[in-house]
Amino acid sequence: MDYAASIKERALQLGFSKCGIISVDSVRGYKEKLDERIAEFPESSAFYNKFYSFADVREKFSWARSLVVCVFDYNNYKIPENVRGRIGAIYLFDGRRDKNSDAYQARNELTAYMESIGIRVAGKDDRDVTALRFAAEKAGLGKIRRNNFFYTEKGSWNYIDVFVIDKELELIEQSYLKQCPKDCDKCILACPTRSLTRPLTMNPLRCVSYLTARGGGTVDLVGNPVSKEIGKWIYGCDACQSACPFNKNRFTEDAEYPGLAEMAGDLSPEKIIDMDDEYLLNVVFPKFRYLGPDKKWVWKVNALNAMNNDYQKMYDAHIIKCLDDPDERVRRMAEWVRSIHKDKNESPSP
Ligand code: B12
Ligand code: SF4
Ligand code: SF4
Repeated sequence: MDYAASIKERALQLGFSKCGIISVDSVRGYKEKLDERIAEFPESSAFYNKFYSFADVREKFSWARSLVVCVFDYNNYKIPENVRGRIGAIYLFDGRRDKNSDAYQARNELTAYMESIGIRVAGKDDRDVTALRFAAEKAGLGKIRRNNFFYTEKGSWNYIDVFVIDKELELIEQSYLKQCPKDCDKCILACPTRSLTRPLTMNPLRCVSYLTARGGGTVDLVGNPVSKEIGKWIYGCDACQSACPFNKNRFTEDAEYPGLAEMAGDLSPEKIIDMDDEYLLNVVFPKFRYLGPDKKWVWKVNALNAMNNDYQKMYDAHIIKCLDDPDERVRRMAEWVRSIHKDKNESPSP
C-alpha cells in the first residue's frame, strides 16, 4: 500500500486543499528562526520561549516519526458585514475550534482513517505541537511571504493543521508560487501598530491579534496610544493579509458558514456590552478560544475601544452603561472613552 498517497487522497476528499508529509526532523530549523526572532525583539522572549518545543516534536511524542501537514482554506465563506474588519476572519471560520464545523470533522475523520490502516496518530487536539508555517513550507505546500503568512495559490486565507504519526513517510510537493514583487511593502504599510516593520519578522506583542485576542487583557488600553492604532478591531486583525496583492479577490464569499450569520448580529460592539454570562459561555467561548469566561471584561474593553475609534452617537448609552459595570477594568475604560466623547454631545451654547 502506498500509505503517503492514500493519506493525501483521503485528506483532499475530506476537504483539505493540500497535504504533504515530512520527517519530524524537518522542523528542527525552527529553533534558529525563533532564536532570531527573540534576539530581534527581546521583550517577546517570555511569550516565545514556550514555542521551543515546536522544533523537537519527539520531546512530547517519543514515538513520532513524521508530520502530516494539511491546509484548510476558509476563503469561500461569507463574512457578515457587522464583523468585517472587526474580527479576524480565521476566528469566524475556525474549524480548529468549532466542533460542528466540517473542518473539525475532517480532522477527526483523517485521524480515524490513518488509525484504520495501522498508523498511530497523536491525540485529536494535539495540533499546536509544531511550527505550522515552517512545516507547511517544508512540505512544499506553498510559500511564506514577507508578511510572515503562508500562501498557496489561493492566497493566505487558510489555516494549517498537523497530525503527528509513528510511520516514516514522505510526500513533499512542489510549489511554483512567484516571489513578492521586488519593492512591495504594502503589508508593512498596512500594519496599524507597527508590529510588522520589516519583511519576515514581527513584534508579536505589538500585533493587534495579540493585544485583542491571544494576549487580550495583558496590555492596559486606557490612555495608551496603541488603543487608537487598534482601530475597529475587536478580536484579531487581518490588515497585513488584506493589503497583499496575492490576496486580491481571493475571498470568494460564496458559501455560508453554518450558524455564523445568526451569531454575527451579537458581535457588534454594542451587543458585546450586553452579552450575558450564559451566552458567553455557551455560544461565544466555544468559538473564540482566547477570551473565555474569565475574560468577559476583555471583550467589553475591546468593544469600548472599537466604539471609541469609530464613535457614533448611538454608542453613548452603551458607554454610559459600562460606567456601572461590576468590573473595575471595564469601568475605567468606559470613563476614559466617555471623557473623550462627552463634550462632543453637549449642545453648543447659544
Ligand atoms: C504564536 C502565534 C501567534 C502570535 C505571534 C505571531 C508570530 N508570527 O509569531 C500572535 C498572537 C501575534 C499571532 C497572531 C496571528 N496569528 Co498566529 N500563530 C502563532 C503560532 C501558535 C506560532 C507562531 C510562531 O511559531 N511564531 C514564531 C515565528 C518565529 O514563527 P512564524 O511566525 O511562524 O514565522 C516562520 C516563518 O518566518 C518561517 N520562515 C521564513 N522564511 C522561511 C523559509 C523557509 C524555507 C522555511 C522552511 C521557513 C521560513 O520561519 C518562521 C518559523 O516557522 C502559530 C501556530 C503554530 N503552531 O505554528 C499561529 C499561526 C502562525 N497564526 C495564524 C494566524 C492566522 C494568525 C492571525 C492572522 C490571527 C488573526 N486574524 O488575528 C494573526 C496574525 C499575526 C501575524 N501577522 O503573523 C496562522 C497563520 C496561517 C497562515 N496562512 O500563515 C497559524 C499558522 C495558525 C494556524 N493553525 O494556521 N499568532
Ligand atoms: S495582524 Fe495586524 S497588527 Fe498583526 S502584524 Fe498583521 S497588520 Fe500588524
Ligand atoms: S504585500 Fe507585498 S511584500 Fe507583503 S506579502 Fe504581499 S506581495 Fe509580499
